[in-house]
Amino acid sequence: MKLYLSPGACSLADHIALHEAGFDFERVKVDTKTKRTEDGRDYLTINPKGYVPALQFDDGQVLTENIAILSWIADQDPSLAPSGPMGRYRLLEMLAFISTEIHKSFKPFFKPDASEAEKAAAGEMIGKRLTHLAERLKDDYLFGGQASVADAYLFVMCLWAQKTAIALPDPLPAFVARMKARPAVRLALEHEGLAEPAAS
Ligand SMILES: N[C@@H](CCC(=O)N[C@@H](CS)C(=O)NCC(=O)O)C(=O)O
Repeated sequence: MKLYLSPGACSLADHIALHEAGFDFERVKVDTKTKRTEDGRDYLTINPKGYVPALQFDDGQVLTENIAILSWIADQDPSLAPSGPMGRYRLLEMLAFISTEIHKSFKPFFKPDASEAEKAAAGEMIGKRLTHLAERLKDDYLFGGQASVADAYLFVMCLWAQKTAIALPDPLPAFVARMKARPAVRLALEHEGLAEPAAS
């Protein structure tokens, strides 16, 4: 299995989730500007949509879209999803909220021609939506005491917020620290060259 990723991009959520589920997989970096993989292939032949993530199975099939990939991973390891008859739908509800309401709202921060006003409006909207999730974080993770694939996605959104100077409402800073301490997260950050140097 191969995960096509770009360091620090939303594909980091899938990268973390694959480690959480204990998969053995290959990582292939993609330059999303030139659409070339690090091994020199045309990425558009793998994912014609041109963006990461993409998960390629050993039979050659390719799965794209964070919601689909994270749901697939949670199906392989049900401990990464909330339980109960509504668990699957609660997970989809959460992944859809993070994808369509938070992730997509960051667009102005990645558009070189976005105005400061657009960025400020986006930052305000992202802040409100992160506050909604912060308010429901009564336990360590979104669905209680156990981390799910949705926490990996929220974690990446929190890193982006910190990078773009959007204030993280409490208790999200503690959530970020908790996630960073998870072995799967440390491994993924290390592989993407994003690990913080150890304090001496
Ligand atoms: N709808 C897609 C969006 C993925 C996406 O926004 N990927 C970004 C990185 S976070 C990307 O590769 N952008 C480069 C491009 O669109 O050319 C999903 O959720 O998987």
